[in-house]
Amino acid sequence: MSEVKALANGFRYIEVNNKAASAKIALQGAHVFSYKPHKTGEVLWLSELSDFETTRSIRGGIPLCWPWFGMSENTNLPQHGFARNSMFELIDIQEIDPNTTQVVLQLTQTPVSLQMWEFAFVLQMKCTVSDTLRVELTTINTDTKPFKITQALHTYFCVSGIENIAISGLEGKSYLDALTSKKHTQEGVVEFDSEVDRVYQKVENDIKLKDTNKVVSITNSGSSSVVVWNPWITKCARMSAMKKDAYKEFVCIESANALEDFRVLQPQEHHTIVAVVSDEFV
Ligand code: TA6
Repeated sequence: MSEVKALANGFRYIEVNNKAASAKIALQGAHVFSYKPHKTGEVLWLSELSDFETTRSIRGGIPLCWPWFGMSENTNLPQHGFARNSMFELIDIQEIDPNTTQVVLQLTQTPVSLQMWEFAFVLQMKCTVSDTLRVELTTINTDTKPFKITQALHTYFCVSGIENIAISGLEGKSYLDALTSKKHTQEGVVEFDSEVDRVYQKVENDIKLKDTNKVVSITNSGSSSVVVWNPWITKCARMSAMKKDAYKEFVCIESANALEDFRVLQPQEHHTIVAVVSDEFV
């Protein structure tokens, strides 16, 4: 069973419940903010301080960064684009089988979006909740001129402790360190003992997040950039909607079209990025 619910402040979300998992997806930003397979429990991190206020992005879950990832060339525009703060339309909820529910949400241009980004578009988020979570984000250029996008599924994964985890699948990949603007090559797995903000490139393989008793796997398609982020102590203290030691509880592993992995869509062309997340106890 799935239903549209509203918080006391009117903030609307879809609660999905089937035999394999449950999930919560906000209409604002088509933002998945909980995914709980019945076998393993919550996979996504959600800040205790998320206030679920209209026009403010939820801190945690899977924010959609679109139509640009990071800062726009026009620095007056919001970091990571406007999709995450925009109200999507619910197109469809389908119980495909007892273990699988599919939710489709859509955003098109508005007078406000046209002021920030002068293009007509359809942005569709299809989320399939089962014993895996599949998030599919399709951009269609419905304008008469080409446009360029960068984007990310900015997934926050909950972890038992940031110092307990290791990310594999990025060994030997080159990355841009956003903290120093320098390029490096990853040696070994990624572990954390300070702030990390990196854009890995030419990543075609699966990523694994190993925690003390669990491994989460991420399979991406339509993108070859992977962003890994943890703010650590100082930045965490400055972040909105994060308590000061929240950095210990999550890591972001983001499925992205970033830097030279941008896409240009001609009129009527479309592009889809997909992330499939699964987990198991080890
Ligand atoms: O993807 C990493 C990043 O761009 C970081 O630099 C960090 O600031 C983070 O995203 C969160 O951004 P936000 O706009 O949600 O505060």
